[in-house]
Amino acid sequence: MIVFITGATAGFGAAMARTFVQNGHKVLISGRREDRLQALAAELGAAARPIVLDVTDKASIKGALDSLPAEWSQIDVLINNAGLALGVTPAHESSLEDWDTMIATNCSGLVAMTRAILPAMVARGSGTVINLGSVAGDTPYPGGNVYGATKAFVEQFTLNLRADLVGTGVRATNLAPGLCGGTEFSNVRLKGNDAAAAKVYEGTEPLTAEDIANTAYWIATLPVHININRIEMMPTCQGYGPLTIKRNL
Ligand code: NDP
Ligand code: 8X3
Repeated sequence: MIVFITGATAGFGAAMARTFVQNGHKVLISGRREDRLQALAAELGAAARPIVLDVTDKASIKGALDSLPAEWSQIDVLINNAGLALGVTPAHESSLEDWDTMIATNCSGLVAMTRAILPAMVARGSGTVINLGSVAGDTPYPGGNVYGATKAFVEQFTLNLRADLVGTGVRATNLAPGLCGGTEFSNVRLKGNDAAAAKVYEGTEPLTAEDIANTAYWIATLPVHININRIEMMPTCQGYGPLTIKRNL
């Protein structure tokens, strides 16, 4: 299989690239940081092809796909993994610029990648799209505001893809993890405050990027008559909180 992974310069995406290659597949690894892509490509060898690509830039997506040589152009699996959270402040104190960046990356970027690659899958009658959602797309929490809303979009877009793709042979899955450590997610969210990012995982045994990669691999390699619509996964140490009630006592 040829697997196109967005956001392969870190975290889940890099782990997924390693998992697919270790299992004999070829990966198109993409992201904005070229040095990271080159390092991963050097590690993975001929089974990996680096592509500098910003999912918020439609010209960048088109250029990357147009420049694929024939032997890399039949994409069997698209993993829309690139994404980010910015900030943990309440809505009324959050940065509109951060909100725009999350929407541009997590929603518009994911949609643009899907629209660019889906027609060829449908024409061939096979393919799998795996979108990275989040527990935040279903469960609101303080400071989640626009991040959670973008992941709710991912969930609903994926289910609507399912509605459109029935009968085409193309599959779509929303893979929605909870607390996952060992990636740059919290460092990005907390704007480089690495001490605060480390505290997010203090005293927990979070999911790992390898857990997510193994799940994506399982989804992509199931017999073709099976479509996993959505998976929500959490570390065992995470659960649901109560609804909040502000009492005037
Ligand atoms: P990381 O921050 O470790 O990795 C994010 C990746 O996204 C990087 O490779 C980054 O690459 C890429 N990226 C960000 N913006 C863009 C862009 N505009 N264009 C292309 N690539 C971009 O995060 P994780 O691996 O933890 O998260 C991956 C996905 O999983 C995200 O969608 C996240 O929301 C989701 N998720 C994460 C969870 C967690 O707890 N870690 C839990 C649930 C979901 P570069 O900067 O080089 O472009
Ligand atoms: C990342 C998981 O719980 O920090 O999507 O929102 S969480």
